[in-house]
Amino acid sequence: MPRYLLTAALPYANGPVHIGHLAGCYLPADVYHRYLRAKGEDVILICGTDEHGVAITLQARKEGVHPRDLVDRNHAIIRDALKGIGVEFTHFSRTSGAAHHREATAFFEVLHRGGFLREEVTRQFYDNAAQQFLADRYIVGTCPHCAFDGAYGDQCEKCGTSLSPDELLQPRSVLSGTEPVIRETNNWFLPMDELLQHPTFVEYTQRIQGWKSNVRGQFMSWVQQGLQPRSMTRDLDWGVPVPLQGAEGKVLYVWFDAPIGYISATREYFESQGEPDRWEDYWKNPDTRLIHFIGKDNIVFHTLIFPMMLAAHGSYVLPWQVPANEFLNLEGRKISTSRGWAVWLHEYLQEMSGREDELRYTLLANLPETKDADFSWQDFQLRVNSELVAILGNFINRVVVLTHKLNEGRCGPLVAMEVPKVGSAEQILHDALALTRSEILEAMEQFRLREALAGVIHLSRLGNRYLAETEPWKLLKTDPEAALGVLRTGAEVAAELCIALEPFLPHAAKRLSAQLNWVPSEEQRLAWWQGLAKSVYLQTGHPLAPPTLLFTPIEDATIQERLAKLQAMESNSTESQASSQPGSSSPSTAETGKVQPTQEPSMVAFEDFATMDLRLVEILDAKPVAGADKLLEIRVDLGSEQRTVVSGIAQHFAPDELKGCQVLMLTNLAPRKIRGVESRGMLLLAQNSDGKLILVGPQGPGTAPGDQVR
Ligand code: B3M
Ligand code: ZN
Repeated sequence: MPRYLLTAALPYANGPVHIGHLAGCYLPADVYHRYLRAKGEDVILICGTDEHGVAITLQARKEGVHPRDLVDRNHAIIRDALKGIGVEFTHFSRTSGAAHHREATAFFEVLHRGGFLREEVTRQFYDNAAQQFLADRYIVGTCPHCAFDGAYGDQCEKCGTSLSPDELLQPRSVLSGTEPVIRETNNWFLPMDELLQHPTFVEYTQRIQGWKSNVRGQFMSWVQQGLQPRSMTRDLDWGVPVPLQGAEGKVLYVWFDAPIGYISATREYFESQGEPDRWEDYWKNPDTRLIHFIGKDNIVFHTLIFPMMLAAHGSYVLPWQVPANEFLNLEGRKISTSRGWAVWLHEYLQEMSGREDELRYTLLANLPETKDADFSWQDFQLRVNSELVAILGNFINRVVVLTHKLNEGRCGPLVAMEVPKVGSAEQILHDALALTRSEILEAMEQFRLREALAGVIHLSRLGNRYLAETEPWKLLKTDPEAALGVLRTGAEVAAELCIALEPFLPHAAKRLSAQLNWVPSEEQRLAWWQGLAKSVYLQTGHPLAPPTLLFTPIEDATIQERLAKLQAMESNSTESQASSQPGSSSPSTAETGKVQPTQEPSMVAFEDFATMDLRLVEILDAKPVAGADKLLEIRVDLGSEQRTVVSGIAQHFAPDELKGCQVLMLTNLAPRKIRGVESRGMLLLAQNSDGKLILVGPQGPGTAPGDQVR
């Protein structure tokens, strides 16, 4: 009998969670946990806040508080907001707690004793004034691509290009503002190249063949580009101290310690339950199915680095599945916390209280399971009004209102659903329900949650169709007994919906249970989710509660209000204010190769445009840039010559996809060195509303490399 150990990515405690986090992993984790529980499986869902790392220390600096104060505040906000939207964790812990420090320290010591963490001396930027080594995010300077003056040492937030600190122009430390110097430091490295051959890891990689293509693709791309030893310690003063002599002032790399948080939280939970050893039944039992729910930016850590750590440790199970989701955009643009372009969960719960399941539904019905998705307030209103109210709510309401009208709310006798007359409306309904049930269960097993939810809504659509065919509102005048029988059939479908809705819309399922004045038994839930024969749920004469609306429509004014709030948040955000300073205009498409977010572009004089040499080029070859998961080194034919350009499109295109394509290139962009590769020009790509990059090239035949674009 398998045992399920589900984890949801530990949210960074540098700020609250938003709808992108919900769609990325917390709602899928919650739905799947509820589903397995309803099926009677042995399952736990573990999470907690990720409270170390540079994101935390930088935010604490920005707010002028100690990291401890920042994580204490955000741990509570995040914990309460996820609870408020109905995400039910078995345990929600935090990585700055003693239990986690103990676990992470012990884990490090086992790997170090086993020879899997090797000390190496590297060269690192150092701030003489602050007397501190600098993580990439602690260095800012001018972006070599778009000249944005606030680019970080690892990425330019303006044009999105991945950077390394040595590419920044005029680099300076965020701590003291002085120019950093290079100094030697020692850190401990995980030999990822070697661990690729570790027998436990090799056996684990067989499982990946059956995983989602977006996950398999990223895993393979990392392995194919070649793995290097990766540092698992950092020169920082906030985190889990490195338990070694000569490692004073160093802490575990946040992505080393955070996944161990899944283990420490499990152990902490069972200790709190008075069963201190039971955590081993999950983490050390080969029958355990470890499933990580994450967003796509965490794939490499959960499919490669953490499994390598677990293989090296030798005591724990490795992931059985990693059904990572893609990203959620907002109103056609990437969610950006620094630009205030986000819908914060705790604010939604305050300002739209009582509408938890409207948000759950809108996000679940449009989950970014295989490609980025987009949340808009318009779509929110449409889904609530035309699906939750008009299909689901309307069906329930008709059954209840008519049963009250006809029989003071008491259920009538059961029409023979088990052996319905051939061709009868009951038989058609019976068969359609059975088919939809099997489709829902199959979709759940394959982690296709949005499809499963569509199936649940379809159950109520079938109920509506049955009522439309049998017209009990007419029957009640001519044959009240038959009308009651029809309404009883409708009430049985409503009871079934109470069970089927629970993993997705738990608040509505509760309201429906109250409306039916009926609570499904554990056996009835088990039978439904195990696909066993449907039982009769209600009794003849069972009193339904007085009719109430399961959902109420969303007014236009509410949507206008939400949109106005979003625009206001963006214009008040620090990042937008910074970029609205004179001389810090957002780069044009030509500079970044991507269509910038929908802001009013500043006007360009023709003379300026005429200085750009835009040409068609043919892509001859492409390969990953070592150590930079977003970059590709691309060889192009410019007609008169061949060129190399470096482009941040590795997460959008596999190298082979690009060969032979004719695309647009800005050829006279000043050359610059990116991760040691000289890049001479820039490919121009469009970005669609899903955030996907699309190559831009000629529509028809007859063009050749080097043709000028006017
Ligand atoms: N704190 C979340 C993120 O990358 C990160 C997940 C850790 S799971 C061990 O946004
Ligand atoms: Zn830039």
